[in-house]
Amino acid sequence: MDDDKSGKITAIELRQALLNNNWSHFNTETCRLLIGMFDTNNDGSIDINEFAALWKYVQEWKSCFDRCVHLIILCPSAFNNSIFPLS
Ligand SMILES: [Ca+2]
Repeated sequence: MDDDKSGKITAIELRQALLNNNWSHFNTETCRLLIGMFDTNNDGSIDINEFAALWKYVQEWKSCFDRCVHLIILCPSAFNNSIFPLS
């Protein structure tokens, strides 16, 4: 992930490392936003401590996404009414 061995991760390096469920890379802007959210010392990159918080956040989002997909599979009719419309 740390391609230049700087000990820090840039948005470009983060994008190379993160994959969506369909094996596509994360959007570049999403990676920039993630860096901005967790770059607590404002140096424009993510060190190991900042990465721990970023990784926890990404894992929580993935877990939430997986639960929603599972719910849609188990109970698709719940998402076809006016409360949770899918379209
Ligand atoms: Ca930083």
